Amino acid sequence: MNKLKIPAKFAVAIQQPNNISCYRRPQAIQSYTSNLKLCFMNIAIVCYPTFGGSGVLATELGKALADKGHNIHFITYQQPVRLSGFHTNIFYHEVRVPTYPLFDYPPYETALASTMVDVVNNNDVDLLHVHYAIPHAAAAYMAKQILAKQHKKVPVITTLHGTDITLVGRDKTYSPVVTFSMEESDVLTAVSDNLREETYKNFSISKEIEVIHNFVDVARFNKKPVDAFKKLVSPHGEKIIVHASNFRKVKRVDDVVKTFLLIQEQIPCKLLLIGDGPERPEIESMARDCKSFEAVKFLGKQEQMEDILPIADLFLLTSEYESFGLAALEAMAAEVPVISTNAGGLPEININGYCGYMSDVGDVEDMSRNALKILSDEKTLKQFKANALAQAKKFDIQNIVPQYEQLYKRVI
Ligand code: GMT
Repeated sequence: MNKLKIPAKFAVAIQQPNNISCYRRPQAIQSYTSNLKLCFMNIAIVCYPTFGGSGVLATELGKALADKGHNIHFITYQQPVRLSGFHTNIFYHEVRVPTYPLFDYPPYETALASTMVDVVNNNDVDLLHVHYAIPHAAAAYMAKQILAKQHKKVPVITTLHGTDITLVGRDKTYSPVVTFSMEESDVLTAVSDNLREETYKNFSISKEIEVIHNFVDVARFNKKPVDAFKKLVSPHGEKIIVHASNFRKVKRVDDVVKTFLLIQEQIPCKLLLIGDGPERPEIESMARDCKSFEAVKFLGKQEQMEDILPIADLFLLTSEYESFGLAALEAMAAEVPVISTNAGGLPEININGYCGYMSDVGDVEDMSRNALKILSDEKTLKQFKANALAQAKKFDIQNIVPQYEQLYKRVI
């Protein structure tokens, strides 16, 4: 952001219709500020580029901010999966980690911190927003210290996403560094109230954690289903059930299959499993061993979730923990009701008996009973679909992204 200060008497903060704070400049001082893009910031976003929810969220945030005119600098080791196409004000800076025979473990964090310093220095970056604490918050702290020695003050915002706190971060191998770097961030945000509470429970930090919920671009996901695709998946009008995840243990994908098999005993249906990860071979062999294997399709990693979700009648998320459950929110935006567990932050997005149902972790009988309540009656299904969309709209990109913008302006 342009660092030139406007005297307070000239600058009047107003709310624009899209809720972005901006400056209205009286005619008399137009020349004083001419050519200054006061509202536009240069923002560096550090994230994982892979299919995980934190990377998806960070990329969608960057794209939304770029659409609003900000310059976005992504710093990752690979092009983020949701970053395709050309955007005039999005820049991608790859972190290169040179190998050396001495390194059994190439020092990614050092390379990342050095890249941050380089990107800040060469692009007049106003702030660093790092997603997922490990190792991004620690690398950002290092970059900030280096820049401070060069008399550059760059605020760091760390957004906690989930397993960086609940699983990996609290492991004592990482915990001291995670605690320190959270405390040292200028602002700490969490994607749900539950994650905020979990962070305070698991780490002894005094820093205030602000909650900015995850978001979805409803307009993008709310598409008409492609009939030909739907016919291909369910030629006889079987109900289509979808699960999407990174197939890690925490997702309990075996419960997805078990729930599906119970539903299938009552009504004809198909299961689409999207994503890939360590548990996939196990789940594939589990599905192969049951007589319904034909009804289960493994689609692998998919970028165009907005083309697949609209054909679904139900989304299953059986996780042991979800700080938020972005995959479920994207399903709701595509008008798909959600059957989930009641773990973590899921009750913040799924509403029992309205846009889906929630059950205790592992209770596949209850999950299948709830699924049947929705699927076996067309009128109920239609109502739940409409409610799912209404619920998703509460987390629409247009409501949440301005919260990040306000935060950025505050810290700068
Ligand atoms: O577990 C994942 O799906 C990946 C993980 C990540 O950090 O990439 O997701 C976490 O962050 C998402 C975006 O904020 C949340 O929607 C997920 O609930 C959260 N996963 C867990 O808490 C297990």
